[in-house]
Amino acid sequence: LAGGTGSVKLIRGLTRATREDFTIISNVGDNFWLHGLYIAPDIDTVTYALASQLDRKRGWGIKKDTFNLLHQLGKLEAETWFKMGDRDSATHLVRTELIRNGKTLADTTSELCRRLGVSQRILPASNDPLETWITTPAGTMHLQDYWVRRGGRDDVLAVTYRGAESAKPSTGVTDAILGASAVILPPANPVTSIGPILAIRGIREALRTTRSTRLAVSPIVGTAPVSGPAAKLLAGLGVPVTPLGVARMYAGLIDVFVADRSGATDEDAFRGLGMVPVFTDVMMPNAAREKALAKRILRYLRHTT
Ligand code: FO1
Repeated sequence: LAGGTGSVKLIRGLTRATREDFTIISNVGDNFWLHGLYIAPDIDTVTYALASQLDRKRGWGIKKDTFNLLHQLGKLEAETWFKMGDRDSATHLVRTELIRNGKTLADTTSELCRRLGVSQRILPASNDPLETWITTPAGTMHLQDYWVRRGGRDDVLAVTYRGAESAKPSTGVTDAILGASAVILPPANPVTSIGPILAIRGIREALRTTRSTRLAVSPIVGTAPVSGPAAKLLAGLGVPVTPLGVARMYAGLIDVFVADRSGATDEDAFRGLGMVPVFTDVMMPNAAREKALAKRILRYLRHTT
């Protein structure tokens, strides 16, 4: 199950560490419409990473992209807070056209993957509308408004996954979870990346009932997220910004929790949640560490499944 920036590191590591087949079930909660285009940041981040096109420094968008379109939008007094690159915008244009022609998000995703030479299977969690909205003292807004337009400066009062009650898993998602030997939750934001996926009833139930080993990697090291808006969102929901705080959110859904060595003192608390803790280096600052963590996880899974 995958979000964006934090997830792609482990996904990239796994593609280098194993030839085993895997399916990536992508968050859709941060998808939105802008300038008449349908933008799916997490799907694109994973796709670009697997196509070796991702701007690794930013963690999103295409490397060496230019921003002429954005500059001209500014001249035309259109919104420029969302930094769409020129090449990245080609993806949004093609996706939007396919969707306007009646294709589902899953169809457009597999089509874009094919055209970019990505052979791994990326499934959007749902083809139905599902958006993450954040309630703050300044109002209730889409996640992109909260995080990108307003820079995450507002306190978080509540998070809702609009449309989640009626959103259906896209074709193949629940079968992938039920049929897998393992399900991996990478070090992704539990509120905005994994939360929307698990808010879809069919997916949550599949994860609850699957016989596969369910393993999560902590997105928090010590008391800080490795990247992105997790800290304010967790704090706003009253969840401690610690590996254990994240583990509690996954209680009943996860068998194995991989956390940084610095959390080894909490071993009993993880066991109390019904999870086997595995302590290792979870930071992935480079390709070697991405592969090393992937190998560590695969080694664990091979011993236990
Ligand atoms: N994140 C930002 O913080 N600022 C941006 O201008 C921005 C542009 C952007 C363009 C394309 C894309 O696929 C992703 C982009 N992101 C940007 C990242 C993304 O919106 C966020 O990481 C998540 O959606 C929040 O979890």
